[in-house]
Amino acid sequence: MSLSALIFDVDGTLAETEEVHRRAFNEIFHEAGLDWHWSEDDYSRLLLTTGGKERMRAHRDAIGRDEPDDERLAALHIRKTARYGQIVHSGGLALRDGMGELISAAHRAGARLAVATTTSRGNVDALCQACLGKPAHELFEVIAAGDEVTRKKPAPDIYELALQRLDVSPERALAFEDTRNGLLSAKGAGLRVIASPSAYARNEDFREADWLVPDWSVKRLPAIVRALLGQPN
Ligand code: XBP
Repeated sequence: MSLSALIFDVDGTLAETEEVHRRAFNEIFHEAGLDWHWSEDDYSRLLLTTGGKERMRAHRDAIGRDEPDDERLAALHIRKTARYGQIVHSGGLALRDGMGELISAAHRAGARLAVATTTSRGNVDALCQACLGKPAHELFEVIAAGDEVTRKKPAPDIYELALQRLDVSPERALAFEDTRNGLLSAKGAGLRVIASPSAYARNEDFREADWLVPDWSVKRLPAIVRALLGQPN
């Protein structure tokens, strides 16, 4: 069946954001007088828990503490989101290879574009404004983000929400993902998935992906996407 919509994950898919998230987390931990600091190794384990608040809770529980309580973690996460936005606005991110060209080609071809992400809507806007020069709603017809669902990836809920808002069946859409959790979420919603592992996900298992590519260059995309983009094979 031919495609009508492309659904994009954000963190690690549009851009390599996780080092900026890690920096924002560490800066607000320091600012709040908390003796937490996440190294790259810590973060690669912690990333298996999707969502910033959930990740902080997982860390607190793993080190066997009761504090900060969930309410304080939620307040810290608001500050972390603000710090992340500042870093992104100051030019701390670039799109992954091929992504800018892919989004432009999809717009030229009149394809329907959506986002299904664990991160918050504000972070999607910050990234789109900084890396694509436009607010997210001018680039993506549908945006499903963050706490709009209670069960985050790898649960299928966020992709199901995006499909529902697009009003398309999973057979007519394709997901772009960079992690195993994202891949399982999209597959759980019945989508075909093209995966390109991001830096932190290089050693993850992508065996369920329909296509695996090293970057998002249009020339590497499968024929079904190229057909939607009006690009000859
Ligand atoms: C990415 C994430 C995000 C970011 C932090 O998941 O888990 O949580 O690391 O974002 P995916 P917030 O790319 O699979 O959607 O702090 O805004 O939650």
